[in-house]
Amino acid sequence: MPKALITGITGQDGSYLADFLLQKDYEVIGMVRRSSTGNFTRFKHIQDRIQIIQGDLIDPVSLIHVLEEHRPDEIYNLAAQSFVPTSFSQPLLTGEVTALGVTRMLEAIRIVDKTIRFYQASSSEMFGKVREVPQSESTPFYPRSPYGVAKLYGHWITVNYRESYDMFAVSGILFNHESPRRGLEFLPRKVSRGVARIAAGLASELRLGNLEARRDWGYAPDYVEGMWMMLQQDKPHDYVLATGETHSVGEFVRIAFKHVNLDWEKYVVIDPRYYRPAEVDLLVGNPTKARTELGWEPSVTFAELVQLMVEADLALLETTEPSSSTPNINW
Ligand code: NAP
Ligand code: G4F
Repeated sequence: MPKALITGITGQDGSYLADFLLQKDYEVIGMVRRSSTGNFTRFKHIQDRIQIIQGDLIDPVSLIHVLEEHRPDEIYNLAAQSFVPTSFSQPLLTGEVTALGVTRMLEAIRIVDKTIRFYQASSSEMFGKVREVPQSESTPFYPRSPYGVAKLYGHWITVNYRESYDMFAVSGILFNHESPRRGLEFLPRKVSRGVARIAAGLASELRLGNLEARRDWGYAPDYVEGMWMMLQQDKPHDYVLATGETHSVGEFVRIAFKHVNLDWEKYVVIDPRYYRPAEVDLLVGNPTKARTELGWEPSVTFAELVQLMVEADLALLETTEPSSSTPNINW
């Protein structure tokens, strides 16, 4: 039975990857950082089938202990400070976790067992102010946020350890991928939840920032399968995972409101608080290498994605107390 270690298992992708690896008969170890509350809701349905251990990307000793004790065959490094606006307000923390955290894990692998296969969760945010349309593995990078800069460091240190130490280390350059398990602060979930709350009579407006930005949005479960595919290859290579389509934030909003028969213009309020110091205006990926070498294909269209997220939030509202909604944080 192969053994996989997932960092970031409490996050969106970590929970889907755990689902996927269990189906493939992996032994799954999930690394979580210590917190006073313990937020395990995303993998509650499989909690008896995975082993949860403590470790933090900020603490290199914790990583060495984890690897010595559990000796995984594969590591999926999904942990990060992953929210772009927070990277502007907490740039140093973002650098510590999202950039240097990658080196800490790579060093731990080099010290404990160089044959462990390593996946690094890189991001289309590295393309930033894009130099080419669509973006592929060979497109030059131009990050536009401390998050994008940190991910670029993580990408290049992964390439560097592969080339310097002959390690099986790959970087997956993933474009935006969403699901009902997405964090509430990210645009697609903020919209799907906001629309569901308005449709249920629990809210009267949705405050958003830049509706013109364009993203290449796919469905998260498809993307975790691509991560696994990358680690099953004979040789380590980096891959872009994307749908190849781009849509604006405004299109996302319109489809979401239309799904519940509401006119978005009556509810959406533009709030400059949600504009970013520097924006990524246009992302659209070229997934040809992943398609031809891995056989990877996205399975959910853009409209299907928007609709399934709204449906999931409508269903969630029916099973949760309105009073149990999260506090009003200005994300
Ligand atoms: P997410 O939901 O924000 O999850 C991030 C995970 O990292 C959480 O489990 C979090 O734990 C953990 N974490 C944060 N700081 C940590 C630390 N110091 N030590 C250990 N764990 C820590 O992110 P996601 O959407 O699943 O994305 C997974 C990865 O892919 C991230 O690296 C993200 O940057 C990258 N990525 C995502 C996308 C996308 O569209 N989703 C696209 C490209 C790349 P807590 O629960 O304790 O906070
Ligand atoms: O959903 P977002 O916050 O995602 P963003 O910044 O594209 O980053 C996500 O995808 C990256 C991959 O490209 C990941 F690496 C990263 O970890 C994260 O998962 O924002 C999408 C767009 C932005 O252009 C933003 O300006 O939506 C725009 N937007 C407009 N109003 C908003 C809002 N974003 C948020 N979060 N909240 C708003 O009210």
